[in-house]
Amino acid sequence: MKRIMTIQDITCFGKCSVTIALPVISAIGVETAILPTALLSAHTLFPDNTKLDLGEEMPRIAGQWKRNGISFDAIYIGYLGTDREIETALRVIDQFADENTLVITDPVMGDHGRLYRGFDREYAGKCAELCGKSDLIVPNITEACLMTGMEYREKYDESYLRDLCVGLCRICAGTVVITGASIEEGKTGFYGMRAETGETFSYQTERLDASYHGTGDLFASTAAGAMVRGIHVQQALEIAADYTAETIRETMKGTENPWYGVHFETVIPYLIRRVEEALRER
Ligand code: PXL
Repeated sequence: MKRIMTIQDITCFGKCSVTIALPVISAIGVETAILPTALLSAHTLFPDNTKLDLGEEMPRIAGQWKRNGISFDAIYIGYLGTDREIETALRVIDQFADENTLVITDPVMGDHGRLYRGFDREYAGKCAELCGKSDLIVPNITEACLMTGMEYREKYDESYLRDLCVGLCRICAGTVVITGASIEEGKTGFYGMRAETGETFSYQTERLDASYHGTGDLFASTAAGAMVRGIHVQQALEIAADYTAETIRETMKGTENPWYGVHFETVIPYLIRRVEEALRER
């Protein structure tokens, strides 16, 4: 069985990070090991939260895995939180990644033009270092702007996304993908570029009139799992975009607080169907 190591926090309430990565990647048929960065009572969009930093424990956990000969097909990095945890993630990549290991980074630090609570601009520079060691990065527009120094815009056209991608390709030599990117009226999806060729690609689905927390984590977890199963990057990203859209559609039927996250659980059968179809087509 293929195995992913994911480096991100454990948030006890408010679906995000490992409470999304574990069930979603498992549903795709891939084992997930967690290297937790911190233990939080709730994510930082809640008015307050408790936090226990696990930064000291991380190298001890990774060291025990290394001593026991444990290896990984991919390393998927999400919300880290501090410079020290970025340093640890950089070392873990050096320890565990060889030319066959897929390194996927979601440089989680903000959205809607603003940094999440607890982050500063220096963190964005450090995150760029991590993206430099990755094969695939999946920032949203805010995170892409923070790392490239480009201006954040609510209204933009395709050339703005292309320029952002060019900037990101100076940071990451693999594939860069901007999430929540809209190039058609009433639609949203992703816009990407392969650094080696400068070739761009995109995918658009219906834009749903709702914003829930954790959808970036859902997109990244799905893409990571699907790619590790051997599904081509573009198709893996399309499955991730469609699954995320389906979970939003499902969640919109209810009236729950958007901080609580999306009802991804009841849409897991759809995800499994899409992954199986893609595997049959290969
Ligand atoms: O969904 C990203 C995320 C993950 N983990 C924590 C967060 C956030 C975004 O706010 O606060 C703790």
